[in-house]
Amino acid sequence: MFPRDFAWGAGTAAYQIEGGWQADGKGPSIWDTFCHEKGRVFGEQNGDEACNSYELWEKDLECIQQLGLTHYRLSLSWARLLPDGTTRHVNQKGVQYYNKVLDGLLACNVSPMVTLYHFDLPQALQDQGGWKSAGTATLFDSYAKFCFQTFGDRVKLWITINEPYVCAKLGHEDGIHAPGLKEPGVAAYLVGHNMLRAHAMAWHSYDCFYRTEQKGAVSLAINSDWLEPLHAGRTEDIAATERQLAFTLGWFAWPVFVTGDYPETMRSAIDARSKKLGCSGSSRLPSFSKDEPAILGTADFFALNYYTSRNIEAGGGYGETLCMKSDRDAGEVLDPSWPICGVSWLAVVPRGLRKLLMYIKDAFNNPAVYITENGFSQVGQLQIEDVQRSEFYKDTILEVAKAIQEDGVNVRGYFAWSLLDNFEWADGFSARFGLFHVDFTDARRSRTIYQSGREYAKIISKYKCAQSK
Ligand code: GBH
Repeated sequence: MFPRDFAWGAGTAAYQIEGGWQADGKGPSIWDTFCHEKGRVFGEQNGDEACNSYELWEKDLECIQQLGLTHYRLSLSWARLLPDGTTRHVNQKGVQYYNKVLDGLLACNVSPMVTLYHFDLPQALQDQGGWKSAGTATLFDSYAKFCFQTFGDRVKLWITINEPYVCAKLGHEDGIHAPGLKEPGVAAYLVGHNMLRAHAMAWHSYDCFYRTEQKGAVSLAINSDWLEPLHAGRTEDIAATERQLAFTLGWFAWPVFVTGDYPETMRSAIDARSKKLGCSGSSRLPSFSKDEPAILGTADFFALNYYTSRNIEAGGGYGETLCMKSDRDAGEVLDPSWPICGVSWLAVVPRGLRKLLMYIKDAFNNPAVYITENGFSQVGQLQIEDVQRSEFYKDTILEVAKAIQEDGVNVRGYFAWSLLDNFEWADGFSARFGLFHVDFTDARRSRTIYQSGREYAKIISKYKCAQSK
């Protein structure tokens, strides 16, 4: 059974749904720039209009109510609020927009969970070095304080940064996300470092200046696959699995929840290879300064984005090239028995979520956990009667129930990804994660519930009913 105050939610992100990329004084973000360059995104698509939630937010509210959600996770567009990224200039139209949405949610008795940063850095800050620059963390802290001050009377659940791993690796190592940099083995560690500093500063600001009055909770959303050794009994694969975990989940969770610093496995591997490759100066993995706010303890709950599971084998054949994959020296394999029905990277493994939750309970001292994202997509021929996705939600939520009841994991909420079909980053509109179908050929961007949406609504009403007894 689910606790009485369990959060039943769904999520979206500003760039993926809002559109209005130049409306009412919004500044450009790195995703505007990235999408407008040739060859970056599937079909040269972009989020210029997306679901047009900038104008159609009331339609989103209807969807939220149709599902019976208790919570809705949205992100704020930094450049809509602060067009040049700094508090020197506030775009009041942007403030008004989010005020309308937040007030609308509360009027429907839906609690907002607000993400401050979901991949869309103001372009003005990218022009000054972006997340590679230490100063971006300080500017993020000012933006965070501005948001706490402006919206914190109504927002009790905050996520500072969504998936720093994805921003660092896909944006600065692989170059398949904005800002599209390919500086393997170097930039990602620097970016991850500044994102951790930014998160910690914002958490401390909330703690010092807003917590007493606003009584909310702040965390960062960490994405992690569930990992298992390819050969269960093979020592090398077990070690590779631990390394892979240290370089993904551990990279961000260890500093915040365990030691205030990177996992030892990660530190020693990168230091050693930095020496070997003759990298100039110190290690490619930066060190935290004692003169800055501590990283340890800067999360009031654990926010987990879980999508899939992987088998890990030693080696992986990345050799001695300068990149993250050879630093971690582990290969990822998809178990052929796990079905893939949507995007290529997403094998459907609901029971992996239960195992990961158990791992989090043990490794991070039984924190309160919100599953801030979970879902799977359709590609190709779309079906409104999306039977597989309905089954997926049923199976997954059952695994969450078992994690709570049988394993004693302190899960406080579940947010399906996503409320709407939306702009799926490098995949454009080709991958559909919505509980509602969105017709992108229709100027009204009409929203139609999928069978999976109806299923989720049914699950929510069943458990809500049981919870109230
Ligand atoms: C989430 O990330 C994002 O937070 C959300 O905005 C997005 O809509 C959702 O995923 C669905 O994709 O292309 O082979 O390099 C999930 C974690 C990790 C999933 C990186 C995709 C890229 C695999 N992501 N992964 S690949």
